Amino acid sequence: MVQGADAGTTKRRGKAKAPPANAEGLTQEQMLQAYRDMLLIRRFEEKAGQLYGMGLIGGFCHLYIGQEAVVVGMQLCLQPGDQVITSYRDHGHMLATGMEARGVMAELTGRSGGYSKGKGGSMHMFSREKGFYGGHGIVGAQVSIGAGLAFANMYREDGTVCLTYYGDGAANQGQVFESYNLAALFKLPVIFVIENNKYGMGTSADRASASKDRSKDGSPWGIPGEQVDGMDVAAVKAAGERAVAHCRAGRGPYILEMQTYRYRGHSMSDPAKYRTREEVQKMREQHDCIETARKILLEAGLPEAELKTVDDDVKAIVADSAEFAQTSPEPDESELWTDILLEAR
Ligand SMILES: Cc1ncc(C[n+]2csc(CCOP(=O)(O)OP(=O)(O)O)c2C)c(N)n1
Ligand SMILES: [Mg+2]
Repeated sequence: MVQGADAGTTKRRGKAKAPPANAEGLTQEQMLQAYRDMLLIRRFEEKAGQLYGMGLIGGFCHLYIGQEAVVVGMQLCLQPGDQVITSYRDHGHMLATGMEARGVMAELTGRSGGYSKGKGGSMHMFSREKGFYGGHGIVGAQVSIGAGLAFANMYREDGTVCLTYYGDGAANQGQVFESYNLAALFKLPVIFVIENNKYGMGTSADRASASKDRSKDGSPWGIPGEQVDGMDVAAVKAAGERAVAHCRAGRGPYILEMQTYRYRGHSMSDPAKYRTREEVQKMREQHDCIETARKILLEAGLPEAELKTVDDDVKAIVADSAEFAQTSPEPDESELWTDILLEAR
């Protein structure tokens, strides 16, 4: 949500102490903003899960719970005009770019107030205004589209970059490697952000890929990369800044392998037989990005009451979005015949 933030500023709230080492590169304002944005995604997703359980959301719905630090940390590195494109696990990305919770939730419930007038659903929302280019259900398909967006950026010479997100499973797809080749060849301003949450649908990355360090996947084409603690919003932002600077300087693509984790099932139905409860519990208890940010803020001297205000604000936004998503009317029948075909001449 915070775009073009100044990493160099040292202004802090109240009588805060210097931020601890693991908050390196983030001012207290930025950390608080990151906390708020991560919490908004978490609460939004929890509510979406509830509405799904009540039968108010149909079709596929992939929740982003656990991975919030990735998209929020990366968004802190962007400027207006930059683009974001991702897979079907996309609600967090939309909210991070500043899209309205109301419009996203109403799209999930298939209502006319949704971003695609209720006709797209969870995986198909876009906002050119916020630089969000979807929402793609075909695993890996968005990677070549992201390279294409970056090609347009290069062509326009406007200094913008495209963040292209995909999963550890998608990272094995052939078109991803074709995209690496062309991105390196044309020095495209694209950051390939691999969200390695350790699993495809139900197959562990270890069993699906011979590549154990995905940040090196671009090495045949000379694309630099880094492995990043994707559960730590400050680490994400620091790596994101390096990648963005590389791209804006015209030096071509960059790969960031975010080591992250999803707490919920792959989609809304998931037999959960491919990992233990203990594994999930351990990540939640020891590496949760929101809890970490909360601790950092409290240790830096932020009054608990201020965090409570943020929690309440977030809760209100999510409650309002759920209300809107249930009261917004269903699309009119005539909508069956609109937005389905673009006549090319
Ligand atoms: C081309 C294609 N093959 C298979 C599928 C079915 N599918 C949907 S999600 C998924 C797993 C992808 O895992 P990953 O890229 O790690 O992303 P994650 O779900 O973990 O975010 C698969 C195989 C699909 N949608 N598209
Ligand atoms: Mg995955």
